[in-house]
Amino acid sequence: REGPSVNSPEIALNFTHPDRNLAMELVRATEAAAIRAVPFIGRGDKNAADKAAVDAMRVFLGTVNFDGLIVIGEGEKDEAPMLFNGERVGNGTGPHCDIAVDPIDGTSLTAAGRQNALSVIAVSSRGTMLDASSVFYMDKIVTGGAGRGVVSLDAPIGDNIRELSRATGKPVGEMVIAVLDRPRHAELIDQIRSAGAGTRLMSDGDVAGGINAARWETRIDMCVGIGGSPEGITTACALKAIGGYMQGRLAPKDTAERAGAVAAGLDVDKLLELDDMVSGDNTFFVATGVTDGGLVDGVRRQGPIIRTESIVLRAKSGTTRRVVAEHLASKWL
Ligand code: VTB
Ligand code: MG
Ligand code: MG
Repeated sequence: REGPSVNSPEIALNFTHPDRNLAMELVRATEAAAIRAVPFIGRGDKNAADKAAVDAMRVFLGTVNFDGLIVIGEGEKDEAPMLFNGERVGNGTGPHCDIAVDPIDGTSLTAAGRQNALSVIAVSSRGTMLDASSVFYMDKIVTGGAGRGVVSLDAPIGDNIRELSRATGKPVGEMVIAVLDRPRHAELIDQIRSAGAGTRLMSDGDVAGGINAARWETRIDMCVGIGGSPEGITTACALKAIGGYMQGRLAPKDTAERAGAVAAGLDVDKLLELDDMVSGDNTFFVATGVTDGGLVDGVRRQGPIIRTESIVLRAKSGTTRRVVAEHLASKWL
């Protein structure tokens, strides 16, 4: 069922990989989740927002031609209503896949009415996605492709900034490093500024932060720090399609969590490369904006039309597509 690479001579005849349409089917599910979250934007109830998005995503996923096994259902991490780990989704025909869902990455952003909340789905071939669900946090470093062989999670942040600057030719003083704004990152933030770079502090949403670090058109050069491990795996799926680079390491909170992870078969001390987080290049990533953000616009309503903006990424072909959809509001209200 694997199609030829995009470089192969038989491409014109044979590029009929059935998975190709999957991304466009999946985007309907993130669009639906984003649209259903809208009444909860800025209303202070993050669980209600999440539930609306989860319910919509679940319904739409049920119609997709695939046999999806949820490896990452983010609900557990946030104690939110969930598409739970181990749940099967899709109509059961078509490719066997692993799937990571985050109906809203940024439920707090949504509830507060802040920017950068996304609805996200990542998919890969069955058995290729790391199940890191027993560890809540992951330490991460994300860059564009230029960071490969240049930055390391084991190096001091100042060295990483200087090395990336050397590799890209961009002066350190012009570099912008995205970090989740958390007390645990106080020292990291100081070190970034001491190195001469600037920070872009995020109140939530390090999936968007990581993708923006790897994209050519943004001001962000690197995304670092400790965020959710589910978000780490999801980000890895996206990076494969945009040629970005990332390393991660699970960051257990305490000895009990560490013991649980070891019992689950995880190597908690391992420096995880992209291929350790998701192997192969049959990955898909789709995201629809809930609120406006640097990656995509949020849901907008103009009279009879609900407008959504999404990105659709596919690693096998290395494509990023922006999908703007206009939905007749009367079908949704
Ligand atoms: C990040 C962020 C998410 O969780 O992964 C964060 O990207 C990590 O947890 O949007 P803390 O909030 O405890 O720092 C989220 O905020 C929520 O999933
Ligand atoms: Mg999340
Ligand atoms: Mg979420």
